[in-house]
Amino acid sequence: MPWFTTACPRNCYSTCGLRVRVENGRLTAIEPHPENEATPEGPCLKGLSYVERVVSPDRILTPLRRRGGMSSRPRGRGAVRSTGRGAAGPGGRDESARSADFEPISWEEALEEIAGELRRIKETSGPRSVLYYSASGTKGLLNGVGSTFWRLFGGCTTTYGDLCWPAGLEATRLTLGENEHNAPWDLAHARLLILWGKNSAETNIHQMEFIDAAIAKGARLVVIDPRRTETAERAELLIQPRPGTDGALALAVAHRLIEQGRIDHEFVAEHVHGFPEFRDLARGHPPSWAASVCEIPVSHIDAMADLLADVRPATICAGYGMQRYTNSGQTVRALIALLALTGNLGRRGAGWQFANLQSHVFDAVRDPIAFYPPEEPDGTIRVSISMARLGRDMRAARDPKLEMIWVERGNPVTQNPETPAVLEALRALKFRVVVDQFLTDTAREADIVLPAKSMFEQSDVITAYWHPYIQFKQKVLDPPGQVKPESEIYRRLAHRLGFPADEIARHFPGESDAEIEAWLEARLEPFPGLTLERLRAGPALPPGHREIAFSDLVFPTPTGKIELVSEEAAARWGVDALPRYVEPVESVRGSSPEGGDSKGVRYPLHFMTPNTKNRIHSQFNNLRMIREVSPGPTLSIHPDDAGARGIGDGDRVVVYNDRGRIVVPARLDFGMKAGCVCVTNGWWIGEGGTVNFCSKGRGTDMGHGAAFHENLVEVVRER
Ligand SMILES: Nc1nc2c(c(=O)[nH]1)N[C@H]1C(S)=C(S)[C@@H](COP(=O)(O)OP(=O)(O)OC[C@H]3O[C@@H](n4cnc5c(=O)[nH]c(N)nc54)[C@H](O)[C@@H]3O)O[C@H]1N2
Ligand SMILES: Nc1nc2c(c(=O)[nH]1)N[C@H]1C(S)=C(S)[C@@H](COP(=O)(O)OP(=O)(O)OC[C@H]3O[C@@H](n4cnc5c(=O)[nH]c(N)nc54)[C@H](O)[C@@H]3O)O[C@H]1N2
Ligand SMILES: [Mo]
Repeated sequence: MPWFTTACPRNCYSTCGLRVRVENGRLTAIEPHPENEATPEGPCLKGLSYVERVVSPDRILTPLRRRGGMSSRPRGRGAVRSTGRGAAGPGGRDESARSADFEPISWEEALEEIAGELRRIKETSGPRSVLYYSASGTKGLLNGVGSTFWRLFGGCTTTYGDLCWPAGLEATRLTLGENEHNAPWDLAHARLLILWGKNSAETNIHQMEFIDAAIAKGARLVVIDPRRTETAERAELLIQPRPGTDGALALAVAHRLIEQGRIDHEFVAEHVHGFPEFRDLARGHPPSWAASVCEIPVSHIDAMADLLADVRPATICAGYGMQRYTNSGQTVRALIALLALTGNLGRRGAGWQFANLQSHVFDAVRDPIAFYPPEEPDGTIRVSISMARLGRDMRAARDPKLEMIWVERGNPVTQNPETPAVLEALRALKFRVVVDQFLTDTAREADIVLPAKSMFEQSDVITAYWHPYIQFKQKVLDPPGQVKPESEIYRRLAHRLGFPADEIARHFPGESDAEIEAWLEARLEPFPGLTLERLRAGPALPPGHREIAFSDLVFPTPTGKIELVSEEAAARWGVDALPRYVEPVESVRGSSPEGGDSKGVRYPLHFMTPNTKNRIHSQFNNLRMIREVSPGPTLSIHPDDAGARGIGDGDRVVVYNDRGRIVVPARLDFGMKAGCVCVTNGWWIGEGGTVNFCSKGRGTDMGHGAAFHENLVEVVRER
C-alpha cells in the first residue's frame, strides 16, 4: 500500500512531518515522517483523529444558504449569551440547528449570489465596504490567493495585528534583530531550561522529547506559570507569578545577578547595547519589590538568579500566553535581557526560543497583507480593523461603513476578544460569507457558508515556527461532496466578476492537480534545491539555515548588538526605551474600572484562558475521538477561592464581568495560583465555555497583539 509524505498544517509549534496511507480512497493510517527530526515520535491525538475528521458526518459538503434569507438572521444582544444549556453544540449534538437554519444550494447559486452582492457593494459603497477576515485555521502558500483576489477586486478592508504572538515577535526583533532560534534538537544540549509561560507538554508535545533528553543528562528545569501545568510536573522549580507581572520578576533576577557581579562581563561589553542604563534600571527593582508585585517568595527569585549565574548553557523557551497583556512587549524584552547578561546567546544549548522563522522564506513570492496599518498605496487593501478590537472597530468603521464580511480559516466568534461585540458587529452587516469545514459559531452567523477542503484534499507548501523545515502537504484524497478549495472558489468568482483573464491566469492555479503543482513549482523557483520532487521525499531545510541562531554574534539591530535600550521601541510604540515594568491596565492593583480602585476590587480573579492538549483553538472538539477525552469545559479554581465562595467540586458556576458571562462546572485545583481561575479557550457557544464572552478587545504595548489575557472576573455558584 502506498504511503504519502505530508505535514500537518495546523497553527501549532510542532507542524508534524507525516506519512499517511490511503486505501480505496480512504485515509487509513498516519505515521511520523522519519526525516522530520523535530517530530519523530509521531502525531498527537489530534493528528491521529484526522482519519475521523476527513469523513466526519458534520463536514459541510455543499454550499449552504440561510433559510428565509437575511431577515431570518439572529439580531441584537438577546441571543448573545453562552449558557451551555439548550443551544446547539458541536459533534452533532444538535444537528437540527444546521438543517433548520440552512439549506444546501448549488455552487452556481452560491457564486451568483455572492458575485451579485460584491458588484452591488462595489458600485454603491466602494470595495472597502467588504471586510476580508482570515485567521490561522490552516497554513500554506496557496492561502495567499485570498489577498490577490481582493486586490484585483479593487481593494477591500482587512485586519491588522494578530491574536497570537506579535508582541513577542516585535520585542524579539527590537532586541535581537530577528526571530530565529536554535534548532529544536539543540535543546538537548542545554544545562538549564526555563519554560517561561510555555506549556510544552500540551502545546508543543514534541519539545518534551528534547527536554527529557536534556534532563536525562542532568539539565535543570524551571517553569514559570501561574498554573501548575503538565509541563511543570517535570520542573525542580515552579514559580507562579501573578499574571502579567513577569517583567517585574525578570528585572529582579537581573538586579540580583548584577548586584552580585555574576554576569558575563566580556559578552556584555562586546555584544550588548545599553548595559549601563539597564543596570541602573535593575538597581531600582530589587527582589523584595518584585516578590510583592508578583506575589511570590523572594527565595524563588534568588533560586532563579543562582541557576542563571551557575548553570550554562541556558535556554529560555517563552510561550505566547505570557505575551497577551498590555505590558508584554516590554516583558519579553526584560526576559531576553537575562540571556544577554549571562552570555547565553549564539551558542549551543543556549538562547531565546520564541519563534523560529527560518522557514518563512516565501514573503517575496506571495501577495503581502501588511501587519501594520501601512501608508496606503492606492487602490489596495486598507488595513484598518484591529484584530484585538475586531467587534468594536467593525462597528466604528466609517468612510466607508462595512456592509459585508468574508471569513476564511478563522472562527472570530469564539477566538477574537469580546465575543458579544464580535457577534453584534457581524449581525449589523448586510451580508456574510464564511468558508469552513464545519458549522462553527461563526459559520452559524453567515448568509452563505461555503464548504472548505481538508488538509488532504489540496496540495500546498507549508512553513513552521518552531522547527526549520519547509514541507509538502500533499493532496492524497479527492474533496468529498461538492467541496472546493479556496483557490478554486476565488478563481470562479474572479471569472464571474470579470477580472482580466491574464491576471486570473497569472495568479490563480487551475483546478487540476497538475495545475496546482505547477503553481507551487513556480513559487519555489527562486529557491535552488527546493522543488516539489525534493519535498515529496520529505521535509527540507530552508536556504541558509542556521542550527545555532546568531552563531556569528551579529545581531541585525540598528547598533548591531543586543539592544537593552531600543530607541526604535520608543519611537515606534511610545514605550520606554528600556524594558521598564508597568502594571497591566486591567489589574487587581490598577485603577481601571474592572480592577481595583478606592472602593475595592470589583472583579478579583484573573481569568486565564490558555490552549489545551486535545484541541487547536476551536478545532477538533467536534470529533468523537476527541470528545472521549475532552467532554466539555470546566473552570479550574483554587480550593481557597472556591471555599470563600461556597463552591464545591462539580458545582455549576457563573464566570462573569461587565462584558459577559459563561456557565461551567467548577473543578477544584490546588495547582492554580490563588486568585487565578482557568477555562481553556476554543469551546463552542453551545458547549458553554466560550471564554471570550468575558475578555476585552485591547491591544498589546507593541506589535498590535491582543491583550485578552488581561481579564478580571468574579465567580459565583449558579442559583
Ligand atoms: N481567550 C483566548 N482567546 C484566544 C486565545 C487564547 O489563548 N485565549 N488564543 C488565540 C490564538 S493564540 C490564536 S492563534 C487564535 C486562533 O484563532 P483561529 O485561527 O480563528 O482558530 P481555529 O479555531 O484554529 O481555526 C479557525 C477555523 O479554521 C477552519 N479551517 C481549518 N482548515 C481550513 C481550511 O483549509 N480552509 C478554511 N476556509 N477553513 C479552515 C477550522 O475549521 C476553524 O473553524 O485564537 C486566539 N484566541
Ligand atoms: N495542543 C495545542 N497546541 C497548540 C495550540 C493549541 O491550541 N493546542 N495552539 C498553538 C498556538 S496558535 C499557540 S499561540 C501556542 C501557544 O503555546 P503556549 O504559549 O504554550 O500556550 P498558552 O496556553 O497560550 O500559554 C502557555 C502558558 O502561559 C501561562 N500564562 C498565562 N499568563 C501568564 C503570565 O502572565 N505569566 C506566565 N509566566 N505565564 C502565563 C498559561 O497558564 C499557560 O499554561 O500553542 C500552539 N500549540
Ligand atoms: Mo496562536
